[in-house]
Amino acid sequence: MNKDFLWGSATASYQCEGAWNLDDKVESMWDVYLHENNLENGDNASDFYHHFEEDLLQLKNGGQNAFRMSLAWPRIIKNKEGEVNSKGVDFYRKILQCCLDKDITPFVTIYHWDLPQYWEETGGWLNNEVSYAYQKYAKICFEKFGDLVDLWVTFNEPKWFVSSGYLIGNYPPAHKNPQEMIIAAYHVMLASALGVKIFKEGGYKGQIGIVHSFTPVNGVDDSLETRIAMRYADNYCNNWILDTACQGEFPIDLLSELNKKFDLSFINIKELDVIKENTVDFIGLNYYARALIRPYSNGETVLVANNSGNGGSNKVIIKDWFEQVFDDPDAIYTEWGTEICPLGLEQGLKEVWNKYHLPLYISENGIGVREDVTVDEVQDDYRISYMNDHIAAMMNAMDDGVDMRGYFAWSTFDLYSWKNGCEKRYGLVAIDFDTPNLLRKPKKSYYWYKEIIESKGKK
Ligand code: BGP
Repeated sequence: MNKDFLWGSATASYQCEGAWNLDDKVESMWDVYLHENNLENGDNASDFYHHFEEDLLQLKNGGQNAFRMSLAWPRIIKNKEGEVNSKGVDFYRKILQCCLDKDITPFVTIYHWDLPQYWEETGGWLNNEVSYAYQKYAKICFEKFGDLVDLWVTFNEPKWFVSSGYLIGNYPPAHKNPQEMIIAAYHVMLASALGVKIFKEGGYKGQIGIVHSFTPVNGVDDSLETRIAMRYADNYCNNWILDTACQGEFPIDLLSELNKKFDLSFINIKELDVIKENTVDFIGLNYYARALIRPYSNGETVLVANNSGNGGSNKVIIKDWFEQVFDDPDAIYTEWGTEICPLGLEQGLKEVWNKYHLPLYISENGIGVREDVTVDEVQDDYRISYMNDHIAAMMNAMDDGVDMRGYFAWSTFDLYSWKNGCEKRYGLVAIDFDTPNLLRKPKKSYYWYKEIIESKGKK
């Protein structure tokens, strides 16, 4: 294993920062949506805003050499006119400098779902203008932080926030409209390419990639019908992001299927050229589970995400396309209903590598659990076992020639889980949200991860 391999852990701005209205930060669509619907929110979250030095020191002491974080657009740009918030810029510069002082490589996501509310009010990702506003925002990020960052990510998980926001309706803006999902998907992939374009044109140092919610697709059997259903599922789960970001093209068969049912007149040929010409340098894969697929049999289109706020797993039925099945008797599930399947990761990594031949990172991987954090040390042997099996799967893929560059546990410490609140804990470090100063205590897995890193992934 290369000595530069990144062993780190991950966070996202809304989920950890807190300080939702401090220092001239404006509202994001999540602030407004959660407040208006009286749902548990990330107003304070892990208060990383005031704890980042302590948190990064702990990360370093845990043997990690990389930190995945995101920048909050509404903390950096105050309004549609593009006015920069110098306090927001200072905050992120301090974090990034703190990383570099400790020899921690920052892995920086430009957009992890917290769209400024002022853009949401213009139609959000349904509005073509927002793709170009994203490009201007990305340029500010490169200008203000480019000296401190080598690894940039345009978007976190387009598939997840677009399908949840416009089709399933459990994320803001909480619409349930397939036509809108398709428009939003197009605008997000366009924005990603526009971000890559301005990055390359500006000659900034480093590389730029995309992070994808990776769902390798397996079939219930080897019949032709199942293989056709798997292709539909792969297009829905993976290809519209990875083919587009890595090869510059939406899958042709997906477009021709969509064209039968939807209005695609919003697609602009010149913008397709931008997508074609501005592909990414690397891929980040967030891996939680695979999808087991059978051909569509009956029923209406049903999509339920595991972020519905009440546990449960993804359930996906797309009429005339495919069904995702959950009755695999051999499968093991987390208490939140997510299948645990390290083999899916190993096979999936090989497939992605063989298809795109780009450097790969596991940009998120972890298990969400309810835990009692009032004890001295959370004995999270289930997390150790989960990470152990997934890291072993990654090592197997590397042994087979896959160009892996890093692994990020989700998450660095306990944080706010979208709509599930703070009780769904993923952290290597526990946070007792009931203590006034949000007391941090490393879990057993934190020390175990340190040993794994020291032994370069093999225990
Ligand atoms: C990914 C997101 C993260 C994180 C993680 C766990 O989809 O990029 O932001 O939330 O999933 O998901 P959840 O918190 O819904 O359990």
